[in-house]
Amino acid sequence: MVRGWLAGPARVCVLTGSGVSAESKIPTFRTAVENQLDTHQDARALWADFDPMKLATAEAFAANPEMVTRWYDWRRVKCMAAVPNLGHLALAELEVSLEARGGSFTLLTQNVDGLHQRAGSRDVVELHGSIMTWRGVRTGRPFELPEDELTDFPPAFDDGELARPGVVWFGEALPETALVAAFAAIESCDVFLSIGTSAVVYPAAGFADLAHQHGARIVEVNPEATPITGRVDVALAGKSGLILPRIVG
Ligand code: BJW
Repeated sequence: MVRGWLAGPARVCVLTGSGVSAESKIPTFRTAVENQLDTHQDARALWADFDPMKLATAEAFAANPEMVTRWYDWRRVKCMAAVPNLGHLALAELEVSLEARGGSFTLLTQNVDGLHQRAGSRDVVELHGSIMTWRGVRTGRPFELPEDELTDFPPAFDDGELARPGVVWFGEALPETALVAAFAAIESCDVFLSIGTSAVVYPAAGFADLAHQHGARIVEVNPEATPITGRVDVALAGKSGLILPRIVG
């Protein structure tokens, strides 16, 4: 059924979350700290009392910029070493085939890892920014990152201004351009796919319902149930790296 909805000149809008990168061995957002503590024993003392919800805030950065930037740099290096999986590749393929058929495709991602772009997706809307670009906390100027780990925590410019990851923390506004692109795609799509997201972080958590209100069919791909599972047209329970190649190919 879903394959049929994606056929022809369909207008498709996709929302991805960290589950789509799980098969690339990047921990999902809510398991990121536990996983890190398992694999990075030195970090245990630093991060043991924190959960990702508390680390991803401007307040945490202000209170402990060393700890927060160490966590983000550890994740940045892990993302650089990761390889896109079959789920990322299937979405890149869907973009090409829909455009060839006169349809449209917009990929909205909450992920900051850059794996969709590395898989070949061309039109990626990064709702929560990128972990690969850092900026000055005061001026917003770009901070030049090394290819491997940072050595100073928190990193700073020569004049002392601190640098922070270019991600969107809780309580911060999403980029205006990303929101405009997102709402345009959501309000005009025929099919909306929600893939690998727990659907608890707003505004993205409200996108499936908004697409439904505008007449789209809603499909969810996730091994676990989420708050939207009971309302979607089709819930495909499983890993995106297994399911996406089947519904796209
Ligand atoms: C698999 C799988 C496999 C496993 N295959 N699946 C309305 C109501 C209530 C609260 C709010 C509201 N509107 C705003 C808020 C506040 C807040 C919010 O939503 N809070 C909630 C917690 C309640 N939102 C915000 O603050 C946002 N800002 C905002 O609204 O600003 C308004 C404003 C306007 C003007 C001025 C100022 C402000 C900002 C949200 C930013 C979120 N940022 C983060 C951190 C990014 C950087 C980083 O990575 O560290 O983004 S939080 C975190 O959650 C991260 C993720 O992108 C995001 C979503 O998580 P995701 O991707 O869903 O991951 P998980 O781990 O939760 O789930 C993984 C899923 O994958 C699971 O379901 C698994 O089952 C599944 N999975 N393996 C497929 N192989």
